Amino acid sequence: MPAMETPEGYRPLDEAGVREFLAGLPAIASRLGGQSAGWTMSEVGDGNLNVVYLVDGPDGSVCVKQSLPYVRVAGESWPLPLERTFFENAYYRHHGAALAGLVPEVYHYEPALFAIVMERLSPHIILRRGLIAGSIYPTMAQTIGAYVARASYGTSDLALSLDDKFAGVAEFAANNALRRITAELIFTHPYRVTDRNRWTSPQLDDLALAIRSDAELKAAAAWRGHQFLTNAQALIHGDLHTGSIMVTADDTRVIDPEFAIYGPIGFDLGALLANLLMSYFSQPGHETRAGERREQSEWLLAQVPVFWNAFADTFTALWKQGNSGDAYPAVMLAGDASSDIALERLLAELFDDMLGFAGAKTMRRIFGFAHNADFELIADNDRRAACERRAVTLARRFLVEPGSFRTAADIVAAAREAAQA
Ligand code: SR1
Ligand code: MG
Repeated sequence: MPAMETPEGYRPLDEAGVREFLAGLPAIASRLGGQSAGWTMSEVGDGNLNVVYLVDGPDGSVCVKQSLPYVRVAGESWPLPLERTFFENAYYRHHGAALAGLVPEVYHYEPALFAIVMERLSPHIILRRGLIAGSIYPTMAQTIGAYVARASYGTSDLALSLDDKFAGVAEFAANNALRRITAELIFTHPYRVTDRNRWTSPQLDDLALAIRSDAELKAAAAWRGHQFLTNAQALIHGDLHTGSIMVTADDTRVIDPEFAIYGPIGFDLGALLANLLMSYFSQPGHETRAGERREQSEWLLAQVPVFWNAFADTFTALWKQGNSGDAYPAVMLAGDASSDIALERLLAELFDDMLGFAGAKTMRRIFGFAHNADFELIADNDRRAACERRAVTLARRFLVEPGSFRTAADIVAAAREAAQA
């Protein structure tokens, strides 16, 4: 196969390349300390797309993330433009101080290499790994709910003039390679035959076939896909699953915003909801004795209202400070009940969107290309399929009848019911 074409100046960094690159950045070299030859490094990328190095020197550490010209887990058979780290850096820059302490600090972006040098989060681990291991994280759901509210409100028409908001839309409009991955892998592929799909077979063959001939489900998924493409509500993370969150017992950080676009706020909400619930449904598959994960499972369900309420309360508090943008302007809504009515309607719409997107995001992890370690690490196919089947039952309800859920408590009740099957 001929070598892939890349822009002049780009080279994929191996360990020696990372060392040379960082040694040429005085502020980074000084942060690490000592001689570059003594820095230790390891490649730790466990996402689907990029390479990630952790670099330690005598005085400090950094993390280096670089785009490859292809999908890392698929290789050169799936080419992908390099610009994703550009958009990741742009997301951090765009939100700026609003997300300080909730994301890694970015130290340097190197445009020619499509590489970001940022804070090494330590002793943080990937949330999904912690959940699979059976851990709980007391402040995580509250933090992420408030994060989504702050990030989305602050980049929406509620806070920004339409001029500023559409300047942001224009900047992120070019992130089409990743937008396409989402449009296809989440909203299209699970519902049609493609050789990128896979599922636990033969156990779920019946379901894989059923969802391709379920007219109500396909119409709902296609509608959510259209919403994803057309509803530029705010600058969203675009891939806010439990693999994009790093945690300690009391700190929570959001990473990997390379899928950032102006999109529906409910897409980020739905990502976390779906992944909390997939973790919940996967727990029996990780038990080495019956009931071992009961406490953690209850905690996971309890995070659903914590997460939604943190989002809704923070969003409400921001709204009540007075909308200064071109949508729902405070100057128009002040003095009567219109502000409260409008806010209640908007939150209800976002709740509905959260459910629909959560449904779509669950289906893709069970029938599409990219699966979740929550289920994948259940070695026994029969046990895994039983867990996945329960998740699919709830996901279908989210997609087809989101209106039957009014509150976060309704979600919890439906998850319990699906888990009994
Ligand atoms: C080919 S990329 C597959 C998935 O990995 C990322 O984490 C996103 O979720 C994307 O859809
Ligand atoms: Mg990622």
